[in-house]
Order: sequence, then structure tokens, then C-alpha cells
Amino acid sequence: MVDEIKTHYRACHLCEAICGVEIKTQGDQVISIKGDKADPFSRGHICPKATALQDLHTDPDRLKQPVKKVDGGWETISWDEAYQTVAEKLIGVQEHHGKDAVAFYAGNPNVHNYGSMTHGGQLRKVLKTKNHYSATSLDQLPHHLTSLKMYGHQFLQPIPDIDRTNFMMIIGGNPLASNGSIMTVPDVTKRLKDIQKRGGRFVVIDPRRTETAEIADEHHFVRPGSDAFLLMAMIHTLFDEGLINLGHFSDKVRGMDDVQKAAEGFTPEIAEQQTGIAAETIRELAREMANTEGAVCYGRMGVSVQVFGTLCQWAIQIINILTNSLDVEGSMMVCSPAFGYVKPGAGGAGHFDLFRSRVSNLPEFAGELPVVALAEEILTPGEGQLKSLITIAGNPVLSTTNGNEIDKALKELDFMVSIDIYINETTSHADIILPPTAGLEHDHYDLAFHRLAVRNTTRYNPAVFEPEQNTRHDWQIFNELSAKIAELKGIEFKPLPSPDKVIDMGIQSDHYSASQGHELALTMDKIKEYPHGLDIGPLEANMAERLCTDSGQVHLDIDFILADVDRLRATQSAPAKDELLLIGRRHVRSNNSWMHNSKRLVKGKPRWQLLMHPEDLAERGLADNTEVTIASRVGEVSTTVVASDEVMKGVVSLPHGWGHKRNGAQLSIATEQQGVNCNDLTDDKLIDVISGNAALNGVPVKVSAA
Ligand SMILES: Nc1nc2c(c(=O)[nH]1)N[C@H]1C(S)=C(S)[C@@H](COP(=O)(O)OP(=O)(O)OC[C@H]3O[C@@H](n4cnc5c(=O)[nH]c(N)nc54)[C@H](O)[C@@H]3O)O[C@H]1N2
Ligand SMILES: Nc1nc2c(c(=O)[nH]1)N[C@H]1C(S)=C(S)[C@@H](COP(=O)(O)OP(=O)(O)OC[C@H]3O[C@@H](n4cnc5c(=O)[nH]c(N)nc54)[C@H](O)[C@@H]3O)O[C@H]1N2
Ligand code: SF4
Ligand SMILES: [Mo]
Repeated sequence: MVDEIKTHYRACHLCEAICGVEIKTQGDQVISIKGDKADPFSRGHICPKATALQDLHTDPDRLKQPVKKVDGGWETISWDEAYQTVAEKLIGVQEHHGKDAVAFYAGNPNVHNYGSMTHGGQLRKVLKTKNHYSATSLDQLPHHLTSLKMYGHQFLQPIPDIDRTNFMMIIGGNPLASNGSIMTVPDVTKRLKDIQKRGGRFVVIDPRRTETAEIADEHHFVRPGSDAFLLMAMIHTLFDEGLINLGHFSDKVRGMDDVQKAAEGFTPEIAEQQTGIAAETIRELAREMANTEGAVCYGRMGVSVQVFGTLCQWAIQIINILTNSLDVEGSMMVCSPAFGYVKPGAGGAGHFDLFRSRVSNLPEFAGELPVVALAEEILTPGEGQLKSLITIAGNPVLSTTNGNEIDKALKELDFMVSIDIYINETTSHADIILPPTAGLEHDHYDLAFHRLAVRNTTRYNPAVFEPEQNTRHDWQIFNELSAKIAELKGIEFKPLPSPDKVIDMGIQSDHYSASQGHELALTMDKIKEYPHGLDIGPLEANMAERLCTDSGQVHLDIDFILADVDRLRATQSAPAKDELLLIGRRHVRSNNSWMHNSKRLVKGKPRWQLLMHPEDLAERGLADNTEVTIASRVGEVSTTVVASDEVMKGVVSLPHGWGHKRNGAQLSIATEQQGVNCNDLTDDKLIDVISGNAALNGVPVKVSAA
């Protein structure tokens, strides 16, 4: 008998764009994956990664049963044995070395998996360690910190109202490759081109002429790590030329004088020397922000993951505020999601610097320590030393600064457990791996990214496939392992119901619920009636009422950020002569470190070459397309150099997430492709000193013939 063909609708969970996909299946096979044209938000757009959803599903390397390391090899064990062993080992470590000797590392896919979001806290509750690390401090920590301090809540984050803006300045983001970040924006290429069609403009500031820069109205190269000079000079110009318009925030900002004082001396001429962008261009950018109705200054990875990450994010907010570009149609606006609507009194606001890391004295944020501290916390002996690690959907060996040091540290642990679908460069260090089901086997509601979207939307979809027998979803692993630990510790523990029920409870008391008197009266059941997603409408200007600061105002005068302006002033020196600055590079067919086991995505030319400006090659006597060695303070790697005027002179670019042939990773396709790990070069001591976020961009390196 031939199985019937079934059609499923679903939001892709692989990146922040949450595109609707239409998946046709026959029996246990995927027969096609296309864009869901009926999704009002993504309008049928998908990228090449969506079709790899089936490769993840069928990947023979994907684990389905727990495995245990025995004599350097792997043996399949039962879930009962796995939970029992993991619980005993973790409790043993805590009994011998104190409860903080166990650490968590949570990777990026956690935020794309709603069961990890709702249930991840279960394990934290029973283990009660203060050692939490995650990919947040390799990424957007400066965004959260500025939102907390300026607006009173780490998740009150303004998003570009891209569909109505008339001028958009994109600094340190490459949405054509990343598909947007802290801006959930499916079909971003069309949305950017539409700005131009309606007579608007967009400008890209980036050390590389990226795919996004190629379609922009203007692109300006900027020296990596120098953006804070540009932004401070724009603020300086706004004051200098009397261009300030606070709009409806005029009686709702605190600290204007401090900002004006901070910007003193940051003339466009000084910024020109530091950034390489002409002073007049900087003035023009400030004027265009001020003079355009509906303007956006949007900064992402490139200005977050660098040595002045927090200062940059603060300055970006200030520029939007000073030019009436916050909470106005077409400017930066906050999203109104069905779950997690931030308003005064909302929980989870976050906190900063309540405690510090043991070795390098780095501040916590919302209970997490910066991940640059992870290796040293494991390797440095003394009271409080980490002895055990739980990784959850993360690959720090390839994603974190100084990968070799992380590698070394993981070998020193007494016990490591990974909740992950693969034996990869990191999880291969584990004693036990607990594999969850893959994306298509569980239902999905995007908890994180409906909250950061350029329209107010909501969507739930059921699983495409029944999970295989005797497998577990992430949320079930959290419930079951936590219950076992609680049982052995003799403490009380209540498992949570399934994620859809947890979220339903949230939605039924949140913004669009009947209990809040909203006409939509949303419930999970109602959302389920819209398999293509429910579009609630454009962003609304409601941020002024949603400010969560004690004063009800926007706080511009953040003392430690103002103090950091002095650190910026002190760096006004020229770069060392033969110093090159390393930056990253994302590719639309890649997703951090973990999707390289899909042949469909990795086929074609290798993607881990070093891009270098032709003049820099010539100055070093290097030939195009030859092997070079790249060396930084912490390590070196060898790869092919390619001459390209896509990068600014003085800048080299190497993507992250490669370097798979390592530690016995069992990834048959990815290890064939191997590549090099750019994070063997990035430096755990190069950080945004305010937040402790890693500076993965702007790493000084030397390049020579291999
Ligand atoms: N040099 C440099 N380094 C970077 C960056 C950069 O731009 N340059 N970017 C940084 C950024 S922004 C980020 S977010 C980090 C990402 O850093 P990480 O989150 O540490 O790394 P990923 O490559 O996303 O690893 C994801 C892991 O999750 C597993 N996984 C996938 N899906 C699931 C699931 O549903 N459940 C479970 N349990 N596991 C799953 C995969 O097998 C893989 O092991 O990398 C950072 N590192
Ligand atoms: N295809 C694909 N999509 C992804 C991912 C992926 O790995 N692949 N990762 C996802 C994740 S985890 C994230 S966080 C997002 C990130 O999304 P984006 O922030 O859009 O990330 P990038 O593409 O790395 O863009 C960062 C840009 O900053 C530039 N840059 C580097 N240094 C500097 C600097 O000092 N100043 C300035 N102004 N610019 C600089 C880089 O050249 C690059 O073009 O993408 C997500 N989407
Ligand atoms: S852009 Fe992101 S969400 Fe859309 S199909 Fe590609 S990976 Fe999936
Ligand atoms: Mo990220």
C-alpha cells in the first residue's frame, strides 16, 4: 500500500526569521519543503536552510538514544540508566565540591526550541548553581544590558519598523546572510528593497562590503571596533547643529545633560581618523536621521560583539531617541507579542552585577556569567572551581573564544553531560549524551522571536512526524532528569505540563487575552485555528507607556556607560603598523556550527577562506589563493587566503563554526568538510569590559605564508 501524501504547515525554527514552510510528507519521508505562501508574515519566502530540515530529520549521525562513553567509545544505554547516572554524578560533584561546582552552558538553539524555553529552568531549580553560561555573552548581551538600564527591562527592545521606515542605517548587521537578528524579518531582501521603492534609503556601515551592502544606497567601510567614535560623533553633531527632537519623550528622558557632556570632543573629524569614514559623511548621517520622518538606526552583531559593545548599543539608542526615531511609526518600535508582553511590573526584567566570576571578576547578568570566563573557571584550582558541566544545545569548542582553551578545560572535568542531537566537537567530551527529538518531531511555537518581530504575529503548529518510539523531547528530558535529581536529593519537585499548556496559560493572562479585556481573546486553541500564523498588525506606538524604569522615564545617564566613554577617549591611538583586524562572516547556507552535516548545505566551494585586501597581500608578499597562517595572541590556524576588495584594507575575514575534524566528532559529512575554527584565534581576554561580552570581531592577527 502506498502512503498518502500529507501537507503540513510550520514555522521554520532554524533562525530568527521564523518563515512559514509547507512540508509534504509520505509515510516517514519528506517529499518537499516550500515557502508557505499563505503565511501573512513571510509571504512564501524561505532560504536554502529550510530544505535542510529534512536532512536533520533523516541524518544517520543524529542520536536517538542516550549514549555513554566507555573506554573512549560510545555505548547506547537506556533512559533510566542515563538519568540515574547523570543524577548521581552531578549530586556527587555538588556534595564534594559545593553546589556551584556544576555549571550550565546553553547554546543558541535553546531559544529556537520552545520546550527548552519553558522547561530549561527545571534543571536549574534542582541544581541551584550560580554558574550559568550561554551564547548570550557571545552575542546580544550588550543589547539586553542597555535595555535593562535605559528602559527598565532586558526584553523591552526596540525593533526597526522596517515596513514603514524611510531611512535605515544598518551598522554591524548583514541581514541578507543572517536573515535578520533582533529583528524578526522574514523576506528581508524584499522589505529592504521596498524602502527604496517608496523613495527611502538605507545605508550600511560595515568593514566588509556585504551582500546587504551590495543592495544598499550607500556603504561605508568602518575600522572594526571603532564604531563608538562614529556614533558619539553623530550624537555630537545632533547637539552641535541643534537637530534634537525628543518627540513624545520630551518629558520622559533623564540625563540629557550627561549625554551632551559625554559627546563633547567627539568631533566628526576625530571620528574620521578612527573609523575611516569621512567627517562630512558622519554629519550627513546625523542630519538624515534627524530630518527623516520614520528613521531607524539599527545595530547588530558587529557592534555588539566588539570591545565597545555596550557603549555602541547605548549610543544607538541615544541617536534614535534624540532624533524622534523611537516609538514612532517607521522608526524603532517595540513589539506587542501574545506571550511575554513587557510592561511595568512584568517579571524577568533582569539584573546586573549582583555577583562576579571567581577568577576574572566579571559581572553576572540576569544570573549568567560571561562565557569568556568558562575555561578559566574550570582550569583554575581553588575553592569554587568548576568540576562538572551540562551543555544544552551548544558547541562552545567551536563557538566560544579561544576554542583550544575550552577544549583543554573540558578534558579536565570530573563529569560532563550534554543534551544534544550530535556527537560533535564539544559533546564528544561528555560522559553521557542525552539526545532530544529533532525539530519536525515536536510541535512548535516561537517563544523568542514573535517578541522581536517587525509585525505583531503569533503561530502554533503541531509536529510533522510522530516521535520515534522511546525518544524524548527536550522538555521531557528536563522534567525527567530534574525529577530524578530531586528524588535522589530528597527534595520536592513538580514536573511542568507540556510546553503548549504552559504557553497557553501565559497567553490567557497576557496582552491579547480576554482576561485583559482584549477583543482578540487569544488562547492557544484560537491560535491553532490559524495554521499559517495570525497577523495581528503593524507595530504600535506604545513604548512610552511600557517603560519599566522606576521613574517611568528613559534613563540616558547610565553611570558605568558614561564612564566607558572615557575608556573610548583613551583609545584614540593609531593602529599598530602591521596589525590586521579579524572579523567574522555569515553565509546563508550555514548556521553557526551545527548544520554542516547536511550535504545540501555544504556542497560547493569551501567557505572558510580568509578574505584579505589585495594591498595587504602585496605588502606581505603573499600570493592570492595560497595557504597562510593566521596567528593571534591565543592561537593560530592555516587556511587559504583570497584577495578581495570586499574587505576594508587592514581587515581580514574568516567565518566561524568550522573546524569539525576534532575530538572524534561523529559527523560524517561535516568532518569531511572540516574547515578551520576561527575561534582558535579569538581571544578570551578581548571583551566588552562593561558587560564581559566576547569581542569576536576586531581581533588583532598576523598573517604569513604557511
Ligand atoms: N568567531 C565567531 N564566533 C561566534 C559568532 C561569530 O559571529 N563569530 N557568533 C556567536 C553567536 S551569535 C552564537 S549565537 C554562538 C552559537 O554558539 P552555540 O550555541 O554554542 O553553537 P551552535 O553552533 O549554535 O551549536 C548548537 C548545538 O545545539 C545542538 N542542537 C541543535 N538543535 C538542537 C535541539 O533542538 N536541542 C538540543 N538539545 N540540541 C540541539 C547542535 O547539535 C549543536 O551542538 O556562536 C558564537 N560564536
Ligand atoms: N545563515 C545564517 N544565519 C544566521 C546565523 C548563521 O550562522 N548563519 N546565525 C544566527 C545568529 S546566532 C545570529 S546572532 C544572527 C546574527 O545576525 P547579524 O548581526 O546580521 O550577523 P552577521 O551576518 O554576522 O553580521 C554582522 C556584520 O558585522 C560586521 N562587522 C564585524 N565587525 C564589525 C565592526 O567592528 N563594526 C561594524 N559596524 N560591523 C562589523 C560583519 O562584517 C558582518 O557583516 O544571525 C543568525 N542567522
Ligand atoms: S530564513 Fe531562517 S526561518 Fe526562514 S527558512 Fe531560512 S533558516 Fe528558516
Ligand atoms: Mo547568535
